[in-house]
Amino acid sequence: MRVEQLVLGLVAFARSAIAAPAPLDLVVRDGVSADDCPGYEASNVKKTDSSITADLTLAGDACNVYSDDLKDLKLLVEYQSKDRLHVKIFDKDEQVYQVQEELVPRPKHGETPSADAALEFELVEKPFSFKITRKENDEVLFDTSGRQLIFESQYVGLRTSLPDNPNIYGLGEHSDPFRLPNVNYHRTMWNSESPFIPTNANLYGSHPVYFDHRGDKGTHGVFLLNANGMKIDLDVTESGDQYLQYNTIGGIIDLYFLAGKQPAEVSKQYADTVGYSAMYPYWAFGFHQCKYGYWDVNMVAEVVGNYSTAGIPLEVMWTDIDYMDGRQDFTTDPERFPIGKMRELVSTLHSRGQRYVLILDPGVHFKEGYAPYERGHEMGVFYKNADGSDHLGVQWAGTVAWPDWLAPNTSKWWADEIATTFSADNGIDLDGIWVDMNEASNFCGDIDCNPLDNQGNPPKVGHDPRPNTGRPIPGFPDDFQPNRRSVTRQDNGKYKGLPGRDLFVAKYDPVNHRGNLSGFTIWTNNTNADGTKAYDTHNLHGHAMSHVTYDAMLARRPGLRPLVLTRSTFAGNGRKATHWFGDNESSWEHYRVSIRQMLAWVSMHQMPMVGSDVCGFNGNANEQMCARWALLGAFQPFYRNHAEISSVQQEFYQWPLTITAAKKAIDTRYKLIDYAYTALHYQTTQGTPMINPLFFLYPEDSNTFGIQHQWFYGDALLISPVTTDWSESVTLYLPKDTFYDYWTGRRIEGLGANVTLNHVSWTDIPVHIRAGTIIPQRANSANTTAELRKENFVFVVAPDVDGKAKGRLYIDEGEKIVQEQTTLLDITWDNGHITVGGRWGYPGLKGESITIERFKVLGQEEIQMGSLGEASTFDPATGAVTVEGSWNLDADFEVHM
Ligand code: MIG
Repeated sequence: MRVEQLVLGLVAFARSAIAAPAPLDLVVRDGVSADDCPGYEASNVKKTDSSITADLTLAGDACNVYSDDLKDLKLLVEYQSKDRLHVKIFDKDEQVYQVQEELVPRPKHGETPSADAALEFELVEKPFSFKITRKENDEVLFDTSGRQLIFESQYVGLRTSLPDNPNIYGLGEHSDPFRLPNVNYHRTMWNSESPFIPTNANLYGSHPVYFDHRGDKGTHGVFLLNANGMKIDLDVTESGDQYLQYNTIGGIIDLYFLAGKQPAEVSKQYADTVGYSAMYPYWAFGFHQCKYGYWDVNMVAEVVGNYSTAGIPLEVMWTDIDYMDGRQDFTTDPERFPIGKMRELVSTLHSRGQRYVLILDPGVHFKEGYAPYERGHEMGVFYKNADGSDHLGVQWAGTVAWPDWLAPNTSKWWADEIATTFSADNGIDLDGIWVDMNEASNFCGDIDCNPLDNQGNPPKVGHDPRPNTGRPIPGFPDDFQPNRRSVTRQDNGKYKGLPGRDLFVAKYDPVNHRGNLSGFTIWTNNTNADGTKAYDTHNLHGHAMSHVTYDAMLARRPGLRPLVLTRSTFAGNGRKATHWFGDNESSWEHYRVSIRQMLAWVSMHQMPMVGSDVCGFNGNANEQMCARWALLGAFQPFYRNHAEISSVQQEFYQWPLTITAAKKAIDTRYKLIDYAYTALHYQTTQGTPMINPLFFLYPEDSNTFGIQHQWFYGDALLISPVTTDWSESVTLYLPKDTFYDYWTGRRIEGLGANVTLNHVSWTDIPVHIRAGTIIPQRANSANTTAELRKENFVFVVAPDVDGKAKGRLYIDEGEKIVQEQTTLLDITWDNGHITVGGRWGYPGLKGESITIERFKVLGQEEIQMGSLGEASTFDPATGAVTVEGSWNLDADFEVHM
């Protein structure tokens, strides 16, 4: 089958999966149901000041509903900090797989006396259950007494009751509503290639963390550190009781309860648990352009040139798999992307202050004479079959071997290949790396597929963007039959995974929209170098690859913050990588989906530098939608226009409306980069999100809980795009608070009600400033972020009803990991007085500005004109007072209006 046909088939398959009924999880083995399971009994309970341990014993005959009940378990409860409670239930022999510390380092047990903790753990010994309560208001956050714990060799089930109509968020990656449905709703976690990002389906990443928001009773988070395939159910029982139920096909129960009680405090506590996001270079906030199907280096250069000609700033140019020779990693096509021309392209980009990023795939062409494969083979980096041969699959290059990212030599091999291919001296001097297909996606769709039958999808030579059917690959036997059904290596031991399991099929079906567990991915019977099994570690594949790539980039560009964009992720991925939301569609619906995905990822999954393919990936974009999307994307952290090979060209210069919208969008975004960069700095150091869902700032206003098409960019700018298809009006919610129209400066009182704006042109996006904030901006935008740094600052002050406002500004050099000279300012406004103070240190490099040239104070209609100083002017049309001057950002100062 040709790869395009295959992919189209997959799309049809993915779409049909949307409507598939939820499986019955009750009746399975010969009439046995989960209700017949005996549960456990706790004994030998021991308590210290900050911990509880107990033994759990199966409390009756095994039900073996989906596999074999484990008889002896252990319970460990740790009051790790005032706000974090850890509950772990694991097998007594400690064979069951636990996520490797090197992949997800565990937070420290701070041994907080339980009396000082915000949460309380209560144990019921028989039948075993537990309850977590917020002490301050006796709110029960988690209670497992509604259903017996089931802990089997290939199934672990745990249910908690929830209040009626709960506000549950997170549990990515999905394209479903931001506030999750809570009846008959299922979240599968099994990382998969997911064309068109179907709803109700497992997508590319797994983040088993949810936020539960209960208005004035507080917000808390629950993180299950389990990487196994799973399905999480949100549903009600027959008698109407609301619950959330975890169903995993392995691993242990490893729960972290995060007390909040403000939503952003949960974000911080989650960062404390899985790690803080990497900080990104200043330039990463620039505008990025990519497309699959830029079929030669001239075309890439042309796109860059077209942006200049159109007067639309382009910061980062990307090239997809087109650049490779026959789609092989670490090669360049000698005719279409000859290395000499590539080097010219990159040095030209760099001389213009622009950047370049390239893609890599995990599948390594299994081909004699292909040096990266041969070196990897030599170094033992690939998955092996039981007979010692390479375990094969199919990806773009054709038949491929799969790197085992946990093997001892893999990091070195990968870093060396990157260092050589992307050498500044004689290779492609790139600035960032994009790792794709790392779920991993395997074109060999099921375990009966012979990877040698499928020769991948190398492009035709010349100016024809259509892929051909591939070239033959000499040197391998036709009758190659990999070892299918057995475990590839038996390697028991602590946390390696229970022996004797069926590593292809779990009787509990987590409902993977790509079929069975090994469907379109690396077979789950593979044994990792450390003895763990792909059955258990599948969801960590992209996570591991992206982290190895981060380390490789750091080695390649010592001291500089890597930009690694990965498709597949797991909880904690943000420490070293970031994510785009994969293969969406050029549709209004996916324009909207991009908002809700961003909301969850930034504020809840601690992956701030995210965004969707702007103007959509699959299908054809059109002028109006792409204009709207150019504006929408400008207020999301990662801003990249990207499209599929067969889509129409959708660069912003393609259509008049899109040109106008993009110019406005980029102009505004760039003026605000320091503001966004400051917000990212805070997220990466303190965990407070740089994108705020409305309920984060108005946690007691229940109207905000379900809002998924508006957001705060930083904590001051409320973005309310038109979200209805082909519409020029938007109904937006304004909380009960004072706002200012960002574009006109005019004050609007929010009434805690919807407001409809009509005649929002295709090149407009409503933005409001929340009162009480100060926004540092640059006076002018620029063609590149390097140029932008030469512009002076303007501080926009948006006073609240009491005449007060505050803001902050972080400045550093922009690219180094270790910053020796940084400035971190608190800016306050109090009825006519501005105070700027904090930590001073960043001197401004040659040519850069650290000067404020203007303060603009909104909402000053009541001002006594006579009281204004000489440098101040009042604009009756907007109600703003402007104070001009020149203040250097190198020491504390005050300004009086
Ligand atoms: O199967 O490299 O999500 O962004 O353009 C498609 C080609 C493989 C999928 C990525 C997409 C990228 C494309 N890749």
